[in-house]
Amino acid sequence: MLYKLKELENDARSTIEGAKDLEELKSIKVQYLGKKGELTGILRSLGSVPAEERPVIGQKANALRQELERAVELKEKSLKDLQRQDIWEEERIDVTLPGRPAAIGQRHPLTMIIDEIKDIFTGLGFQLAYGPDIETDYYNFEALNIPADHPARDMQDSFYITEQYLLRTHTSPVQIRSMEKQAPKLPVRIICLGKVYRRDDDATHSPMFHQCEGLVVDRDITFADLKGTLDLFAREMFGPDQRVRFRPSFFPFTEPSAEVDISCIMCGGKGCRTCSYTGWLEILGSGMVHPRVLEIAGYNPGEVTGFAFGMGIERIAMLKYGIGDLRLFFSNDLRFLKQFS
Ligand code: 2NL
Repeated sequence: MLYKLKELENDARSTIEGAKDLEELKSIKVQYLGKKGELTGILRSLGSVPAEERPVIGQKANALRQELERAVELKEKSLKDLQRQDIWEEERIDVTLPGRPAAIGQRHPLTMIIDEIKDIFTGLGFQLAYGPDIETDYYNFEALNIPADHPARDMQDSFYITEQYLLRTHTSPVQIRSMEKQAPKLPVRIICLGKVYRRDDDATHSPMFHQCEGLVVDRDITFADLKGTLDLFAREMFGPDQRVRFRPSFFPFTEPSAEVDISCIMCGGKGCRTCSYTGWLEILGSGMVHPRVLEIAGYNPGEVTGFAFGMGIERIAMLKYGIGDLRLFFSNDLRFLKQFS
């Protein structure tokens, strides 16, 4: 029996020592010291041992239990230390390594154009105005002298939410709201930049795009003020040699109305593919604010006049940066975006 105990001791000690992890150690503990373990088995068979030997063997077996329990404890502690060491090695920070450069982003090309337009017009004394993307039929159409049977109101052109509410198709409602708020105070000199929505989707049309509109209302505002303002804008935006020309046009909210062209930024006016060999590029629409619109917004058209203009930001950006496909602005392809740093 003593020999058996000694053998168990050697066996258990080397198995405990060889445990590779805490899980294995746990099952070893059960194997030797558990209720159905090997040492417990020996104690159970104490009955077959001669009576005079029982106290000695019993004592030895209990001492061995204590020793093995202690061995398991020690092994457990050393395994835990090892584990902690591994984690520490994995996570330790080498302060001598060179730092990782932070990836610095940049503004989106459309944001760059928007910021430039803001700078030009705030420099001329315009104030920035903002309004909701979801508009009422009244502000988007009615107040702009666009009658109920006008094709611009068609379901095919606009995103309607209900019969009364729709996504704004231009930024003009912001101008109406601004005039209403400050009427009859003069002057009105505002610029509005923002998203607009139309049911279009191809290489040159996106269902969401950006517009910039300007509005000036005061006593004695004339078409000359409009021409001077847009002439300066074209030179600030596209370069000091820019020329502009005004062609008669029509908008329901201006009278008279004009399309504004700049001399072609590719060929300087000689004629090329970009300008379809005309020497000119259309960049915006403009006109003198229709008297009915002034009146609706709270101003007396007998006392004040105004001019207004509107342009598509994407179109300006495409011309300025020579971009052929409008969809590049919205596809978030870094190969495209990184070219504007
Ligand atoms: C275009 C043409 C234009 C306006 C916008 C405007 C606003 C008010 C009153 C009168 Cl509140 N007019 N805005 C005027 C003329 C043209 O935009 O082709 N935009 C892309």
